[in-house]
Amino acid sequence: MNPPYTFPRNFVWGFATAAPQIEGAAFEDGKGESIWDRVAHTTDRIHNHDTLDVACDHYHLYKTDFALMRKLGAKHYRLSLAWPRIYPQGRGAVNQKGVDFYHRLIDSMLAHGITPWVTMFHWDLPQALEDEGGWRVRGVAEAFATYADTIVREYGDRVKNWITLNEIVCFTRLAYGGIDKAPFTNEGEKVVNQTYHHAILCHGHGVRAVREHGGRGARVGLTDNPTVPIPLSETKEDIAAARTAFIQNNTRIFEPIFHGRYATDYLRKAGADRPIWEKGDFDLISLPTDFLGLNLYTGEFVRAGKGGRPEVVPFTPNYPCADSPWLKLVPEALYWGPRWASEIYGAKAIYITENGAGYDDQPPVNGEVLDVHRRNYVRACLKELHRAIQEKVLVKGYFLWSFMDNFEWQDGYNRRFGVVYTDFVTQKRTPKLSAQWYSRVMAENRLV
Ligand code: GBH
Repeated sequence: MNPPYTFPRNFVWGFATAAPQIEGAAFEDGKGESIWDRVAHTTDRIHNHDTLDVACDHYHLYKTDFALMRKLGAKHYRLSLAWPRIYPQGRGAVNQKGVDFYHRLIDSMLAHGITPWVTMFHWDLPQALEDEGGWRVRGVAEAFATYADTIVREYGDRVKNWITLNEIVCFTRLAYGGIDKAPFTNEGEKVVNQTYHHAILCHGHGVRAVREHGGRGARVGLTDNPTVPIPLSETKEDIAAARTAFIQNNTRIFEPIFHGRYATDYLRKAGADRPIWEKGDFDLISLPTDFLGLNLYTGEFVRAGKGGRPEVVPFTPNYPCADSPWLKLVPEALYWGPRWASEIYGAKAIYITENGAGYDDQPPVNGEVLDVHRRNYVRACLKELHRAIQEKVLVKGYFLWSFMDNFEWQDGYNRRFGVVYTDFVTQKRTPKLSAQWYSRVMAENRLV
């Protein structure tokens, strides 16, 4: 590992997970049904008909999980709270047992010397809200506002780092536009644009809630997963084309959040499918944040086509890929993603809130899982991230997805992203080679 890839002092290193993917206890202590519980139990959409019922049973095993996390040397941990655990019906009566669970969880985390980074929403919409129209209807934002107020009031004395939403595209376009996320409906562009609008409105409420109730030192930002265009070659022309592509790809989220309006170009192209908004929406949506979270796994190659216009260079079948078919190995995304976000939108502090690789790892042999494939990809990604930092892009931290193998949405338990192997029958955890490696990276604050 030459040259010494040292990271800045106080660089934040940690792990990331999400409640629905690890907690289990899907119907315990008064938790309400989420849209993912519903699709898991009533459709064929999820690999092997896997459910979220038990997952990693983290609901019961959190203490030993935090002990392991700490043993590996993580001092920061990004988790999410389950909205349907706090409000089983999405709004209305609070479920005290759910509220108490997260008090215990946060206290245990802190007792293990781990700083929480809490995502308010990571896709597990209460089914009751979906029954009212879900992200299609504005009511979701009112319900979210109350939920955000409640959790910031409850936990804000100990939680100082808040993330409003995880990956808006995954519960809007991919969910209502016929791709691969719950509730798996296929509606037109008008509906999809409207779901985006309600999502960014919720982001605004999340920021507002932290400002109102977060107390001293509270910080808040969005986590997004922009499609990252990589210039095919680092020529002026390709770089300019990739830059344009970044703006176009992410127009529904970054323009309103950073500029307080939709881009005229977007509205013109959307025509009658443009979203409806109300007076004052953009004041909320564009409230200043403290950081931007980026989930970066892959990218797309772009070159300057006719008239300099961006042209996506399709992946050939030979292009290297993780076992998750969407996860083409493009470590350059960790350089260009932060660079575009800071260059174009002036993002001051950037955290990589997820990065990792999904493989169908085999069970431990003699206590070992030799996932050199994952270790090498993450290392390649961190090299690219290091380049961004060298060039003065303000990247402040990195959270590896994921601490342990967990419920990988439509791929069920088949596809593993953990650096700790989860045996879903015995719930035994086995740190993989990548965990031992990442542990050293965190300890030495440099690539090894
Ligand atoms: C993240 O999603 C999630 O935050 C996390 O919960 C998840 O477990 C993790 O990554 C690993 O998947 O448009 O049909 O080509 C990443 C989600 C997956 C979203 C691929 C875009 C492309 C599907 N991304 N998806 S498609």
